[in-house]
Amino acid sequence: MIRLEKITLREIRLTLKEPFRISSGMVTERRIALLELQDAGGATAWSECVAGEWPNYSSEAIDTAWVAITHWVAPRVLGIGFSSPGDVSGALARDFRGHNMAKAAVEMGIWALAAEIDGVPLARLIGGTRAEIETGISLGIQPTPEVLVEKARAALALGYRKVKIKIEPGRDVEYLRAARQALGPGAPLMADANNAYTLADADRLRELDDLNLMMIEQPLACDDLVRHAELQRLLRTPICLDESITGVDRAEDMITVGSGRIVNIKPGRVGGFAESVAIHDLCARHGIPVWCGGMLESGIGRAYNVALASLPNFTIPGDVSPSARYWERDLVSPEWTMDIGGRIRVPLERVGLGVEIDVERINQLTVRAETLRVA
Ligand code: OSB
Ligand code: MG
Repeated sequence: MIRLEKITLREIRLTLKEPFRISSGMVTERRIALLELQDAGGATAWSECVAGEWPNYSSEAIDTAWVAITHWVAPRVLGIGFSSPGDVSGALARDFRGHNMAKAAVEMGIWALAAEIDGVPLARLIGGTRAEIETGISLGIQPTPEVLVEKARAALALGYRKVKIKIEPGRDVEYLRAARQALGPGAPLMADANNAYTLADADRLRELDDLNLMMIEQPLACDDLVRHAELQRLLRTPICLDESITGVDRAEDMITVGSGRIVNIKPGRVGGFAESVAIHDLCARHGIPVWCGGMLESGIGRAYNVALASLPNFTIPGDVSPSARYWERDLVSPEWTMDIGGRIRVPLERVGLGVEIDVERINQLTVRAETLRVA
């Protein structure tokens, strides 16, 4: 039985090593919400809310998540006994629309708390089977194709198993063609448009078919499964959906209408681990491969992504890069590292998240905090 007694919510600031630009916006300094959950028995676990600074990726942002957690999510779990962490997502879904990233921060924290209490690694608790996961890199939009080629070449030399290239109209075919020519026919390349196109761009997107990309991620609007299906019929390259898949029902719709052939699972986007595992299982039954996306997480959020990516149908390298890709110094030790084969080890020899949290450092970086208790 788990019963939360207290949640401490904080905002920290963490500067990225380099600005990250996607079609809908740019970030240089992350504003990250961290949670520390405490069980009535005294066990604690840290979690991270992946909402960004602006509502450009989804309708959520750190400021809306803060309100959602303090006003609506925390009161639904504080002081309530849950016999299993799998029961939390249902309790958060009832008569409570949206705010998936706010819900996920709490739901996933409760999974980590359960792992602490049971004395097992988080990855094992959620059904992970891999001892290491394969890693890709997500490269933001670059000023020129030449700069992109150099970054992609360097990433492959470091061992990354997938290079994702952000695109937008005007910075697409030329950039990807340059990367394909420079890196060779076998380089594992893909594109991510973050909703920047419409069906009127279909001819442009069809030019990408010649470049043998692993997939093109979320070319059209986040809520538009119908036009993604039309586009998929025009393309040989598989479409992968990210923003569109906000829960297992949307994944089922995608499969039914043929809006894509691959799913990017970000646990924050879908409301947590229970929903992520449901999507994973549904996709496995339908022969749809999945991979774990990223939201420029600190080492705390990354621990959850590593655990999730250890499930068996995560057969494509995820956007789960090592700490040093993002930060001069991470919030956890050991930091997340990748070997020259592009693999990150799942910390199966340790209980819970599998990393030590640098609380002193977090205290220094904290710009606001709020403690939530049983009413
Ligand atoms: O679309 O996958 C995306 C980061 C912020 C918002 C959206 C996306 C991304 C990434 C970064 O691609 C992946 C990472 O964390 O390395
Ligand atoms: Mg994406």
